[in-house]
Amino acid sequence: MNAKTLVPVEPLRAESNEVSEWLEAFDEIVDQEGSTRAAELLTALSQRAQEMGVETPAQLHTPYINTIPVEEELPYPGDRAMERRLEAVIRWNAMAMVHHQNKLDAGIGGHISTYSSLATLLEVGFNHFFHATYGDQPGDLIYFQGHASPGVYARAFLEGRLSEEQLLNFRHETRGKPSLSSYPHPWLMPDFWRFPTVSMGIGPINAIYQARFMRYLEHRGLLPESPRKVWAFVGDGETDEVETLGALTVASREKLDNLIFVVNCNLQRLDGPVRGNGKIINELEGVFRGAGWNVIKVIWGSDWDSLLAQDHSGLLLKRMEECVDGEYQNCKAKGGAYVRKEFFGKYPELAEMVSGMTDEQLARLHRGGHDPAKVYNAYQRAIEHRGAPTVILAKTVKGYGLATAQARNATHQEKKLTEDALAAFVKRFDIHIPESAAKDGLPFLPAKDSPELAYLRERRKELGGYLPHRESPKLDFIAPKLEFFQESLAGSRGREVSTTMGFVSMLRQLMKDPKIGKLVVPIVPDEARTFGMESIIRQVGIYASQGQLYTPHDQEMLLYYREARDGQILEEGITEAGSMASLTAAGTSYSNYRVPTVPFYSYYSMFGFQRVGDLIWAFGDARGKGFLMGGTAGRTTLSGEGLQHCDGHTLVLSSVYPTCCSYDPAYVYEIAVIVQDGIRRMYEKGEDRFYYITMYNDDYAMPEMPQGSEQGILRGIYKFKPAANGKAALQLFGSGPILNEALRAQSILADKYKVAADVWSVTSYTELRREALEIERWNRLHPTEAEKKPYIITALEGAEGPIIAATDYMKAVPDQLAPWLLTRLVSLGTDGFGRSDNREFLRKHFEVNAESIAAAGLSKLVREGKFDARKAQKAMKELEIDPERIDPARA
Ligand SMILES: Cc1ncc(C[n+]2csc(CCOP(=O)(O)OP(=O)(O)O)c2C)c(N)n1
Ligand SMILES: [Mg+2]
Repeated sequence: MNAKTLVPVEPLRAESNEVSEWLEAFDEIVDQEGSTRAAELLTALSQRAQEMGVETPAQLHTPYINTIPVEEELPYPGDRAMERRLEAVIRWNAMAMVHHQNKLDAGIGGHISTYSSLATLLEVGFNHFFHATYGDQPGDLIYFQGHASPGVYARAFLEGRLSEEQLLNFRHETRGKPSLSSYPHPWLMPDFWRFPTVSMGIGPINAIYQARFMRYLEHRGLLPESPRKVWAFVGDGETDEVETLGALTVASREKLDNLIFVVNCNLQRLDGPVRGNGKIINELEGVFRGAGWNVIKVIWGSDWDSLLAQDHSGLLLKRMEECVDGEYQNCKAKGGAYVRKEFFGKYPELAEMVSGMTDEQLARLHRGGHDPAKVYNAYQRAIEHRGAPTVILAKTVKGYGLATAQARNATHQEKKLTEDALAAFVKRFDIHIPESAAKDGLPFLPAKDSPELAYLRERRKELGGYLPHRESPKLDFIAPKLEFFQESLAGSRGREVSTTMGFVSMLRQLMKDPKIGKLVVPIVPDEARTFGMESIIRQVGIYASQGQLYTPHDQEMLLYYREARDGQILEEGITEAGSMASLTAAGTSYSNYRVPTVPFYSYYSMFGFQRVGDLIWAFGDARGKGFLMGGTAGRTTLSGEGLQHCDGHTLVLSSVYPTCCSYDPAYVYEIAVIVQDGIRRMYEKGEDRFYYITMYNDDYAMPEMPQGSEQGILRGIYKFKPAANGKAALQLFGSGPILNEALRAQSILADKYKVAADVWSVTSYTELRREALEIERWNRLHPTEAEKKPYIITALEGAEGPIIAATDYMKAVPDQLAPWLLTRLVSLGTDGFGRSDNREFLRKHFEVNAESIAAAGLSKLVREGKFDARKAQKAMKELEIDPERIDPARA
């Protein structure tokens, strides 16, 4: 019987002659006219039923058997015996490196069981599918399950790309010896790993947007079309992360047939079964099919074929359908006798079916993901499939072949094997390895001229070389000079504009640059209008893979909603995670495609670091470049929006990302200086860093750039306006629009209280702190040398008196400089939940308005004996400050 015609309709069949007649007729059509014709008939029937108002259940599931029927399988093209031997050695080495290290250094960690379930899925790919190059282009992009890294290292060891020393220093990265990182981290192994994946869910969503970005580059003519694929190996437990499944429809909507997910369905995660009481493969089939993906299930190995062929009654399929994953796990954990009794034994007919098989044979009955022939066929279908992405749901066994750990709940945590278990491993996989290496569980490298290694090399040569491999190409990139942004540097000549508007003009101008304009990738999550980017939409269009299939209602207008196949803007809709994944693809394109695109991701700052912080962490790890533009920034500048929207803390969050340079500019020329230098450092000099820049929607006149302020802007501080009346007794720091409050405070202090103050623009407390820490470390490590001074100290030389630092962010932001400014520093910031009101009242509430700054200055001078306390008290009243009101941090 054709496996495809087996459907679980036994009860119906028994009940009604009519049903069995229909089924027989259908079987005949499949047999005589083929499955395509049968499918057409079914579709026609279903359509007719719908037309007549007959409710039919949505069909998202197929029977619990392989999608590809045996008779449609292609023969395996490789040398199976050779590949089996190779895979066995790789399995051994993957296990040995973890085992060895944990014997040496108990608790250092690593994983054995995940790769053991994944080995065949990867090996078939390495031997037959994963291209390292396509002509002069880099090849397939592969997202590996992060904690299966030992297997990837073990293969690279056989390929001669990693040394034994490296294997033996797995997870010993700080000893000055060649070593290997725990998981895929391009930051730590920049020539090897391309994609950080080990934070569950990050790999899958990034893979989807990677495949989409590849199309974007092709459609825009920045990349030649190639059959290159994005492969993502995903854990079945990992699919519980919202990021894993949350963007599936992007892939189907965009018809990403360059994308293949392989879900390693070993039915287990860390603690236990993924769906003990159900079936993860069924669940995922429904989700992916419902989302429009091509689904290929690889459930059973070839040794099940003959059993299924004997299943005329459909009883075996019924047993397969009713058995839950917890029970399937038992079958692999408890051995052949158990399988006979509990799985087949449930129905005498099935027990009879396997009566000629030994317990050992029953124990060994393969799951599809461990059968190279089944896996090969699935992969082949996947790469040939057109018009939709493919998911392969491959059933495997966690801890496959580890006698005492296979399919056990605790197998994920298995780190080392006993001597007996090592011996059993060698026997189980028939590994030809010297006795001493086998006994000690040490890595084993076959002779260079062994047939196995020759085969491995030959296969990889055929596929264009080795991978994973990450490139750090020399970028032929000339950043525009600062003068290019002349318009932004010149000020607004009294016109009131926001820094956001200023940035949008810069972006528009940048995209007109004949050399790098086309490399700019603006990304927005349904917020372009908020930032006034309509003109950019008109200028370069929104990327739409199908073009614009309708006439937009506003086409008559100058700034209409323009979509185009070669559109430049990535308008992502309301998905900050998806936008971040696009930024990641664009910001690493210099390495993955040798196309150094420069992304500018503009978003509602509140929904950035706190919402997709882990994706940003991975972006840093991936050596991502580009600009995160935090729009509607500030706790008091975004009026009316309140607690959920008013961002007064992202600059604290962004400060923890090692490669993120955070800036909080007040004026458009500051943004111009930061962006120009950013492009130069990232793309011309090749530095692996990215930028977080706040943008505010407060309109005010933008001054012209003061002469010689560039260095200060970039390093984090410069004097913006010295005291007019004599030498300053007080220093006022301001950032973002709060700089204007500091300037107003300067006037209040001078006019009303005869206190002279200098005003400084602090563009980056984080950069100032980093530099100071670096200098301090150097001083600490060089006690015999003359002490160096951090920039914050030299910049403030001669500037006397207390410092009042006011920001639209939390006090923790200026407090970053406390170690160097000591008791001089008083931080005013917006700690506490936001409120809805206008700027004037919000700034009063959070005590960052000019009056609060002035009062704080006077109060601090009192403490230093430089101002009369009663006068300061009176000033508070005059400045409408209620000293007894509740602390806004707690309000
Ligand atoms: C976001 C996140 N949460 C938790 C972990 C810790 N963790 C590492 S592996 C793992 C289990 C993975 O199960 P599965 O995805 O099924 O992979 P398998 O090892 O079974 O192939 C967990 C919870 C992680 N790496 N990332
Ligand atoms: Mg799993």
